[in-house]
Amino acid sequence: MKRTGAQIVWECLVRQGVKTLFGYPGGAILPTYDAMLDYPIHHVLVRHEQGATHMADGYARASGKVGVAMATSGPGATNMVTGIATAMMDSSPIVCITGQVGSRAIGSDAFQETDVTGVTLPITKHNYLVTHAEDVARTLREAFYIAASGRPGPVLVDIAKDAQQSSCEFDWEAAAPRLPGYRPDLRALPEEFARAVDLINGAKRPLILAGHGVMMSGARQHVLELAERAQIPMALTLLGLGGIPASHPLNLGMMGMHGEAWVNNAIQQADLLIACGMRFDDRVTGNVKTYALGAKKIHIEIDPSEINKNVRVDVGIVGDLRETLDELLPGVKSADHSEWLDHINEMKGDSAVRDIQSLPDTGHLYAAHVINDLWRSTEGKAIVVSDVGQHQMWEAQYYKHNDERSLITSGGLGTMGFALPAAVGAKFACPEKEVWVVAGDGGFQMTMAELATIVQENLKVNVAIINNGYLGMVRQWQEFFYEKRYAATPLVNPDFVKVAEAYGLRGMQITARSQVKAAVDEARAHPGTVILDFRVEQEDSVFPMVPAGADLHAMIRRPKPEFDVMAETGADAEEWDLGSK
Ligand SMILES: Cc1cc2nc3c(=O)[nH]c(=O)nc-3n(C[C@H](O)[C@H](O)[C@H](O)COP(=O)(O)OP(=O)(O)OC[C@H]3O[C@@H](n4cnc5c(N)ncnc54)[C@H](O)[C@@H]3O)c2cc1C
Ligand SMILES: Cc1ncc(C[n+]2csc(CCOP(=O)(O)OP(=O)(O)O)c2C)c(N)n1
Repeated sequence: MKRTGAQIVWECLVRQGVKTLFGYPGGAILPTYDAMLDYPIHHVLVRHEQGATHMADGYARASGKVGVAMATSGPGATNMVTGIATAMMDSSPIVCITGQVGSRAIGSDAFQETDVTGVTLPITKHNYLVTHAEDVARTLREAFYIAASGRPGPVLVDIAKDAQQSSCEFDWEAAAPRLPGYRPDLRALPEEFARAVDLINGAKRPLILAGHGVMMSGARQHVLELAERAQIPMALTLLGLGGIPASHPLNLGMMGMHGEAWVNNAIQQADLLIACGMRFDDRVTGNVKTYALGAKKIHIEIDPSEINKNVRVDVGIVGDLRETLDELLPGVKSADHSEWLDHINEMKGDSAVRDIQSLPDTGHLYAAHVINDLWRSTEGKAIVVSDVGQHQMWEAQYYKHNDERSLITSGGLGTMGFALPAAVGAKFACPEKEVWVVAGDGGFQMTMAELATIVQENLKVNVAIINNGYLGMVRQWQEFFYEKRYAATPLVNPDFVKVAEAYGLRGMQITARSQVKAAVDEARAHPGTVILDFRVEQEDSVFPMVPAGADLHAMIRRPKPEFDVMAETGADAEEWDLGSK
């Protein structure tokens, strides 16, 4: 059957199972928008194309399916850049479709022309420029396949206006992807499996490092089986939270720069690390020269370029985590590591004393209290989409995620402004779920225009603004490392209650700890979106903190009430005789 390139776009999207797409129109993509009206796909009109990409990303992370965003050429396409880079860094599968000027005008600096395939080359898993209607179907099928297979990531398809307007035969079957050079299904050699099994069975102080790949591969049960059978504790990355239930007794919590002290110390003291679908980001390792020196390391990872990239490992197994564990598990023996587990438990005791939740209500409102009450009110069952900064770390520490895909946040790029639009995408992916945004007063203002999208789409996505009157995370760095010289971090904010009301939404301001739970409950009961402005302690800091580039065990800890800030100097590591290794 004959179709225009524009119609073929929609024929393909419908066949790919796309129900919702996020976009913003303009001249070069108008033929495609015109054809849209004849197809059963819901288009969400965003307020900025960055919002469309974050929505597609949020949709992908909440559902595990490919999210789709659309924009026009030039400024529309360049507005997508931050969202595409965000998805790339966190391996999120999205397809971005952009209009391009007519194929004969390409290269002439035509109106709204930007070489968007050039611009996005380093931040996409792959991208295409399509100049003929005949290539639209094959390209889109390839784009979806590449985005979702192997290590997921963003793919951009730039379609010239005349390719949208001209007609050709549409044959879905004939357009099946044929990509002989693309190998998303690499497998490790049998010797590697045997070496890994030997290391696991011989370890005395083993630790699993569970990352985002656990969720992406659907390997939760496999990782749990490994942990339970061999009694191996698990540490999670930020993006791995929820992949393993927080309530599991072997789950120690988050590792890294703002990970728990006992987790980082356990990593430094382990004799075996089993890294599962995580990429040893610098926020996770600290100084790689002193990272887990006493540990053998196994890295199970779908992308071969990640193995030995940041941390040298003893066994690198390339492959899908679930399939790899399927092959490994039969060789893994039951084990008893109670001495090791008891030791970690002792380290936990010290942290409990320093936990802000243990302090009596002094009348001050701390962000940690807000997150803790949000967790209690929602019984840990909400999808929380956090922005970037201090609140993001407190969310990771105090909201206990038991469910997969229940924390959505920008980890690798650390994109302020991500949360509100990503939450819109998550709500479309999981309309039955309660969705909360946790954002700082800085990041919220970067994309708050998407409140209008929320209103237009009649969505309920509650927003908790952790309002400390600062670009808090940067202020914290200035406090610790720049002698409290607060350059460009104090914020003068609008009245967020009035902002909510201007959009026809409900707004609430909360200033005391005693008001938090009632406010959260009220927001949950309200039929529409509510914006809660939590006026928290202005100069609070996230603890522990591994200063950038410092040794993982050299954490700045929350001061005990009677002491000054103290840095852990690695005395624990010496006690465990790591100095000689
Ligand atoms: C302010 C701030 C502070 C931060 N502090 C911390 C911190 O304290 N601790 C922390 O952990 N993070 C922290 N982060 C996040 C950090 O920057 C990284 O984003 C995060 O550590 C990455 O986690 P990951 O490696 O699990 O996920 P990704 O970066 O998503 O990597 C996942 C890996 O899994 C692989 N994979 C994908 N699919 C499969 C599969 N099917 N099978 C096998 N492998 C697969 C991928 O190839 C990839 O290598 C912070 C971020 C910000 C913005
Ligand atoms: C787009 C973008 N610009 C700048 C930064 C650098 N940055 C990281 S955290 C942060 C402060 C965030 O402040 P706020 O949103 O108020 O959250 P808080 O840290 O106070 O919780 C900044 C500026 C960033 N991550 N993203």
